[in-house]
Amino acid sequence: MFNHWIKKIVIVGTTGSGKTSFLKLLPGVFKGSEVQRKVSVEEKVDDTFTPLESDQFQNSTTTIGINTKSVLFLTSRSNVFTVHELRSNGGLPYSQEEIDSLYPVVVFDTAGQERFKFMQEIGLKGAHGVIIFADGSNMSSIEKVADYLLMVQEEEQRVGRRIPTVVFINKKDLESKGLFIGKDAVRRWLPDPSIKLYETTIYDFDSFMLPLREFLHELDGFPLDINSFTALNYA
Ligand SMILES: Nc1nc2c(ncn2[C@@H]2O[C@H](COP(=O)(O)OP(=O)(O)OP(=O)(O)O)[C@@H](O)[C@H]2O)c(=O)[nH]1
Ligand SMILES: [Mg+2]
Repeated sequence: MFNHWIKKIVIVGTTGSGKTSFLKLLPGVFKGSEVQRKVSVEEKVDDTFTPLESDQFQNSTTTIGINTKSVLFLTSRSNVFTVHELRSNGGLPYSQEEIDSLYPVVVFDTAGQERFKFMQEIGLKGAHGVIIFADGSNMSSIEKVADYLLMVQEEEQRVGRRIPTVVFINKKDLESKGLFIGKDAVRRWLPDPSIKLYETTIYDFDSFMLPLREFLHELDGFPLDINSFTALNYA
């Protein structure tokens, strides 16, 4: 089932930037391919992430495929933005009178390791929007943002339309430890000064909500009107 009113959102970014951690925070059924992360001394620095505590690496997983989740973002009549599980058999989280507009999406979280670059390219195909994750505590992760922007540009040329793209500089919680490279510094590394940058952390889910709202609003065909959605959903 991939209805035309469901948008495909793709997350790319270096390994350890927090893509899967973010996907897991969203409500709904996590469909994925995670394995235990293994430390290898020979591994290139940019092929892994910098664990802050020794057990952080041991307990960490890495993606070896593409994880997905189907979610429904919505704004209420009182202009509150929330996220819910998207069920294929309908069933809205609020009554029709309470809902203003809807953003049904499938989020694709790709494997960030260098050796899986082909999977990011596959994942990006047909994307309606892209979120680039960077580990804000890791300069080599930030440097890669420009490469991902190029990958998106190639897909834009292939499909002949613009693909709204945002950058999440993740791990903002590390700012208090002096380890976080903020968005002003990151901007200097990017070829396009107009690209939208946001600072996020998985320890504060709200840090994702305003960025997501602004991002989803940019996608063609969004937001859906509640009446058209229910008509489609129950047709
Ligand atoms: N301090 C901090 N750690 C984070 C944050 N987000 C993720 N992490 C940690 O970073 C590690 C890697 O997170 P993942 O979500 O697996 O990273 P990923 O981008 O999916 O990595 P790949 O699947 O290998 O591409 C985990 O140990 C997380 O706990 C954050 O906002 N702050
Ligand atoms: Mg992952």
